[in-house]
Amino acid sequence: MTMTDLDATAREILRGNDRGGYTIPTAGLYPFQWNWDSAFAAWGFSTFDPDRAWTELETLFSAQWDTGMVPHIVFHKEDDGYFPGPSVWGPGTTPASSGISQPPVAAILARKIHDSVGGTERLRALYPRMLAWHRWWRDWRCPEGVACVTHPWESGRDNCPDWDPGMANVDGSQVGTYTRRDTGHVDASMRPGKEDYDRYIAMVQFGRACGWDQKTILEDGPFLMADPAITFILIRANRDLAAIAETLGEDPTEPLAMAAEIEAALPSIWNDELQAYCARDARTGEFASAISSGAALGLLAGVENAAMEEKLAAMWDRVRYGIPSNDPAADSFDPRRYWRGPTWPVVNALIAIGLTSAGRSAEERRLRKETAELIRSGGFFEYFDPLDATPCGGDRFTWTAAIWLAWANREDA
Ligand code: 9WN
Repeated sequence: MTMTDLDATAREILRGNDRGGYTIPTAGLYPFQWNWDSAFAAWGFSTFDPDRAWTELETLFSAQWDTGMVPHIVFHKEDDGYFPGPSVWGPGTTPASSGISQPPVAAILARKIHDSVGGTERLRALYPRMLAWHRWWRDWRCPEGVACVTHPWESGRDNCPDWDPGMANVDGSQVGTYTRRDTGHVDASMRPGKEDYDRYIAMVQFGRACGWDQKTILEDGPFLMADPAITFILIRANRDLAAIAETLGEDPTEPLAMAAEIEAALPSIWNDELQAYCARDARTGEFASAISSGAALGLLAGVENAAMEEKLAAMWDRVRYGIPSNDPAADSFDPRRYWRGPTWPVVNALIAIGLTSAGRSAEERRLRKETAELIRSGGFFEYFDPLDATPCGGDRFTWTAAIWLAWANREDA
């Protein structure tokens, strides 16, 4: 296929996954609106339909809770093809939604979209909503400065070894019976295992039982881990929100202060043994045992550290295609099992934004070329084996198509 054909296919995928104001990540496996997927979808749409790009973000933020939280899944319509669906989460919101959030990339991408296609009034309407969401992160997810997640799904990097220390202390033995739907859509060997799922559901049951009361979840919930990826994303998102504020004639002081507070707390997730920023169990203090792609997002936040960069470069050189989600040198590395090794175009695109900001254009170009090669050879899949480029997970994936249009196939991205 030529590049032009691939561009057309990518646009078709976005249009095909459009369910009216929002896109689903892929038909079958993920039939609802997911939070960070939608922000990337908006970026993709902005390359050929700016109006539709803003609509995507507006629909996402229309599901924002009064607390400022923007849920990780919005269940606009019934669909029994996914588990756990709205009746399992049960927060009683309209529209129905899950009870946790996802990586706050919206401000980062809204700024990029505005810079390339304009839409100042649409951005102005979103600004207070994005600010409220960032405040929610500060108030309910940054108990000691850096950003924590209360469920691996909140990180967007579900079964990454980053979460192994916290997962080990979650009791999944009492969740009762349930039927997974994901393994009916894709090969079970590419998905999280049964023990992981039991624990995921136990965490959902805890949240539901306390009526999604954030104080209870933060203080007594079964899982609380500092996430380097969301920490870096939130620093960057706050700075981008401050830049947006300036564009709109608003006061940038608060988002800048939020970014500075998180940055000041970064030493708490520095793992001396790994010589990298790293996930850490906020209950026990235990660090994850391997460097992950979370650390590679440091550049997004302007965090450069020579020792860590050396480790990251070695991790990248151990594979052929893109940044792996887990270090191939680690025992936990599994090149096709979801977030335990595969490379994800969406994460590569975020890392590339960081590389560009740091002026590291040769590395950015290498990452872009490797990611484009995966898509060109394998199609618009959810993720890929970083050693041999085997496409994995769902096909005709919204954010992979969006990344192709907005970054991987662009010289000027
Ligand atoms: C749970 C939709 C989402 C992504 C996540 C990815 C996966 C869901 C799942 O799919 O998570 O939220 O059921 O596996 O890990 O990053 O947003 O594409």
